[in-house]
Amino acid sequence: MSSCFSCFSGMTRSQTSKDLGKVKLHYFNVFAKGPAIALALHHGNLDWEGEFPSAWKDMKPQTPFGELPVLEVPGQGLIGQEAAILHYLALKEPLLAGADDEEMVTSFQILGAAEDIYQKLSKYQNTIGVVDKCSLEQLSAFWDSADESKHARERGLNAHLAFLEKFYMKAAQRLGNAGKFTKKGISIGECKLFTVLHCLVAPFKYRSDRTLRTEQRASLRTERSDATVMIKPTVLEHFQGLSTFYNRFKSLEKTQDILQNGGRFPGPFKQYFIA
Ligand SMILES: N[C@@H](CCC(=O)N[C@@H](CS)C(=O)NCC(=O)O)C(=O)O
Repeated sequence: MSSCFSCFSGMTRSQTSKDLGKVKLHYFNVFAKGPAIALALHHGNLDWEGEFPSAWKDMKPQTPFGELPVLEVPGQGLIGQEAAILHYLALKEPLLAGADDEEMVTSFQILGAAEDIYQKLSKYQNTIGVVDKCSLEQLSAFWDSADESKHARERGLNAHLAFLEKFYMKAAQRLGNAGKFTKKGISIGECKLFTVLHCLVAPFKYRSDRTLRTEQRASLRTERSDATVMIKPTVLEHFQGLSTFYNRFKSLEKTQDILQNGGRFPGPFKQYFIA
């Protein structure tokens, strides 16, 4: 990480991605808040590299918010916050912004909606670091509730997905059922939405079995350490539009490179959310 930790000078709207130089994305080797940015950098054909922190404790106080992801831009400094980094990239690289204002606001909105799901996953779902964060009732309510009239705070995953499905259907009226929210299909919102959907999907039925013994958990985690699979494979079965989007975006060569190799990171991201 460069020594320019606190400065953030001279950013102009007229600068394009081509003027950015080689940017560096700092993030942990887990499939959580870094992959959407890696996808945007890769799909946007930007000059970038990824780095896993080698001494996070030392690095933490030098980052803008004591957290990763952080994007290091030569001559500019460090940008923290996943959403800020993604919006910055869309500002610099038209490929990531959508073709017009309508596509741009669609992209920004699905980015926010995907983050809402991420926040709930963070609150309720086991991760490789923390398990049993809430009661089984709360966990089931998160996964199963489809009631769109509930307060946003209590809305379940299926209600979140239903709103996104409606967005997809609106885009499909313009673009056909092509698995895209925007003409190019690689906007920052689509990078973020794919990332969150990928955290949800897996060939293993999600389980909230609190009696699962530690060694069973450990072996399940090993089985699921492949970042191409996540928690609940059937989660999109009632959302044909989102399913089409997910499968199309996943099949892209650059997406596959991120999933399998980490793109320009030294290796792939490991599964973070677990059953
Ligand atoms: N609001 C931040 C949250 C970032 C965040 O939660 N980062 C976590 C990893 S996903 C982190 O840096 N954890 C290490 C720590 O807090 O020391 C964003 O959206 O980028």
